[in-house]
Amino acid sequence: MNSISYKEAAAFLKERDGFVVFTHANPDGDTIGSAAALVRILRSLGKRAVAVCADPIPQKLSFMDSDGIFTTELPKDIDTPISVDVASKAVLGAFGAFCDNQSFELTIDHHKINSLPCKRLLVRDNYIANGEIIYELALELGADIDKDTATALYAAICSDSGGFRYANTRAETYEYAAEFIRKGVDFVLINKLLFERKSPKQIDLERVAYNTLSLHYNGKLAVVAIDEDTATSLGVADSDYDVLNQIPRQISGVEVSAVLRPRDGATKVSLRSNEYFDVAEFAKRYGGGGHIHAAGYRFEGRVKDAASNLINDMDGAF
Ligand SMILES: [Mn+2]
Repeated sequence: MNSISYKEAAAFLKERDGFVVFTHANPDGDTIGSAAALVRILRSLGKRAVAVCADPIPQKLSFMDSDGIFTTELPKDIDTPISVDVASKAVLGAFGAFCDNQSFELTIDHHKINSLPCKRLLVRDNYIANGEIIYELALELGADIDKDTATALYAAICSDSGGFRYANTRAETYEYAAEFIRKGVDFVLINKLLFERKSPKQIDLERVAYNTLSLHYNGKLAVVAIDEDTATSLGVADSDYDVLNQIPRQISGVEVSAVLRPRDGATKVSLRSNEYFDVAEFAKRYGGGGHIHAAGYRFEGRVKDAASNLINDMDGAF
């Protein structure tokens, strides 16, 4: 793995062709927006490019799924595989086997720890969104940013920054958003799609989540845990759970919030911190990763056990 500059990344993209841009499974606005924008930028340079995701693109992000940008199956012959916003093999989901016997030609990421096998790494781990790196790369390439590309970049940056509210949102983050708005991006609609639309199932899920909420260590740790039976009876999809992260973190005095729910016979643990606690460092103990204020891991076991392990492990942390 070799860390490269924007100049080197731009030269590499200009030289190569036949790009397949990989996103992470259980996709969010940042990975989908980054991939959609990068594919459009590469095509504007006359290159062949498509994007892939192991999971279906959620309805709320489907405005970026047009012009044949995303294909559901991995192409047979891949000249130049690239990843965006993918920190590890595990988060590639069903496409994880891809890197069993080959490396990504270029990995573009903003996670603190990236363990993906790759030949070239373009990382800005202090950026709130991967989409910001794609934009800066587009500037280096001198690529034309049309309205659709700007829309994907706006969605990427807006999504990971929680609507320009989270730490690591920089002055430049707002400046880039202003550029995208000048291109005609319908930011009112995107903000609404990303943050204000909830399905009836998600409201059911929130109702249950409030009932499971527990506070620990003088209210520094807040835990929401949806157990296996509840998840089955609600019939929620994996992507429905993203509304839950907001619930425990909003409580005043809470430093770390955790949302636990069943996934694929194990437990998915999502962690958020408000100020000082490095949740990425904590997630590493369980083989997970992420950012200082947002991270996650997979616990091989039931939700109940994942919750008690987590609570015990946080002893002495505050
Ligand atoms: Mn991201």
